[in-house]
Amino acid sequence: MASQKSRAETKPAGVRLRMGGVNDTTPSRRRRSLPVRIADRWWAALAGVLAAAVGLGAAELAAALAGQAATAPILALGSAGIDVTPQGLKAWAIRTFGDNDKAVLLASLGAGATVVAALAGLLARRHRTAGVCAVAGLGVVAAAAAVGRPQTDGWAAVPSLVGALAGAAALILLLRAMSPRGAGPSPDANDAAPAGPDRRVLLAGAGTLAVAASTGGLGRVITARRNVSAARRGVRLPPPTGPGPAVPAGAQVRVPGMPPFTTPNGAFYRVDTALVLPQVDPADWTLRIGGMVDRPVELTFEELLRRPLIDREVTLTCVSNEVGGPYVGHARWLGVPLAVLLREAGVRAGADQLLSRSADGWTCGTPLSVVLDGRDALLAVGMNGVPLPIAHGFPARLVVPGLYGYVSATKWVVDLQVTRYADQAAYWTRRGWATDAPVKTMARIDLPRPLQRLRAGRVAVAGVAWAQHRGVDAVEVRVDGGPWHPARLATVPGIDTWRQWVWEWNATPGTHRLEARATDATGRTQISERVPPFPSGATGRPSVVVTVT
Ligand SMILES: Nc1nc2c(c(=O)[nH]1)N[C@H]1C(S)=C(S)[C@@H](COP(=O)(O)O)O[C@H]1N2
Ligand SMILES: [Mo]
Repeated sequence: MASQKSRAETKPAGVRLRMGGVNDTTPSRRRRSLPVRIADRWWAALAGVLAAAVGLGAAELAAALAGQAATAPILALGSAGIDVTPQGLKAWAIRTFGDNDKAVLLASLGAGATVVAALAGLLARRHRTAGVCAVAGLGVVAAAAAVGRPQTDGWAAVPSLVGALAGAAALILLLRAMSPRGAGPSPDANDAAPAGPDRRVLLAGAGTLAVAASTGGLGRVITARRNVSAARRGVRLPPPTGPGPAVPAGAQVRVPGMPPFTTPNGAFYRVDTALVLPQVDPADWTLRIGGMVDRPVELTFEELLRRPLIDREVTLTCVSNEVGGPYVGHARWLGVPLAVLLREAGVRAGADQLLSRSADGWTCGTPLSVVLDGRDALLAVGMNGVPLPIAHGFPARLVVPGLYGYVSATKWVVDLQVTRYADQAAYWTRRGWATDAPVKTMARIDLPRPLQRLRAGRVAVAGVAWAQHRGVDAVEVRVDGGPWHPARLATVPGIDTWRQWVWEWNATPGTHRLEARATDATGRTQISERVPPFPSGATGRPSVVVTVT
């Protein structure tokens, strides 16, 4: 009460005609004060949230003007969160939320920030400075998160700091606008004036909201205009001078419901740490090749397209893919052999790692021996006949057959360092994942689907199997732990792709478990022991339970 009263009394005269004044302390005023104070609390919390919204809007605009959308507070916090999230939690998030994991992360962050902002508003009722500092603190934390990200400098803090100042200023103004309310409505019980917020508070709130929405919206518009979709549409890919084998007609198992051999770009799985897709304009793009080389190379996109290009069929797999999981896809990639570029640069003796870096600072370590062993390791610009989609690395990415994506498939690649594993570690290897990660031999059952109900009789059991750069030589299927039956293998363009398979089952009534296993061309059958993806890829046999009637 005391603070409310003194605030009311320090207001300049004439601002409000119905200030509480000394009457505040009368018993009738005190009885009436309860609902008013509760309303006050809500308003104070709302002021905190509105102030934080102003801060976010200002930061969004600042980040957009700087052309650094990813340094805006929520994204900076989210990205830093991804960087520091313990491995187990990350795996759980991917398992639980799948492709929505990033949306869930951002929504939780937004909810958390809203709660903190509301608390800051409440705090400001009693301790104005502390509340204002708390709102500004949100921005400072975001600034620290932005600076802590790989490949950033001190400037990354600026948008969040701008947001901190704007948020603090907004809270001060809002509190000022609200202070007359501290006195509550007229002490005159017969006064018919509405007990709700007065106009001044409403106006201040609405004004603040408008400022937050317009700055944030403007930021979004500016960021959207930096989108490189138009630049991508303008790219004309030359035809390959060295086309690889085409996908043979027999590569597709003709059973309804089978996934296509070539995954359409729009359906291709996406895995990366980027909360906002890096927008890399091919006009600005250069690739630097340096480190332990005799002649560092710098390449523009135009120069890259003028080089002899090859295209190849390569299946990509994510190490996070669980047995039976969806993080695998197949495409035809167009690009320049990495070995050609590296030989031009002249790899020095003693180097064993190709450390690639993306425009957003993600890094990836690939064994040099693998890149140079004659396989079709590519600096790719095309995917299934079109420029790389932005989500898949436009304008250029790496594709190395036989290795999981996290050690081979850098999207938005801008830098290649020839180095040593002993000297530099890549993003995921620093987080405990294996240094060297060849794709493990794996079969997947696509049909029938888990828990599907089937009619007794002939049932096509079908799926894909992969053992990139070794090739799949056999797939076998068994029912209820019985004998293994060889599946029919479809044809393939080469050893770097997955392979479809089908086995005709004479299904009998009952509940049955179907299992599959693949054997690669080195004669090794896939590992039966079930292990999770961390740290070098899942093993175990896929299985599906179905009911036959
Ligand atoms: N810049 C960047 N490139 C990246 C990643 C990433 O997080 N950032 N993730 C890698 C991982 S783990 C995989 S599995 C593949 C996935 O490629 P895709 O999204 O095109 O399917 O990209 C790789 N390239
Ligand atoms: Mo991955």
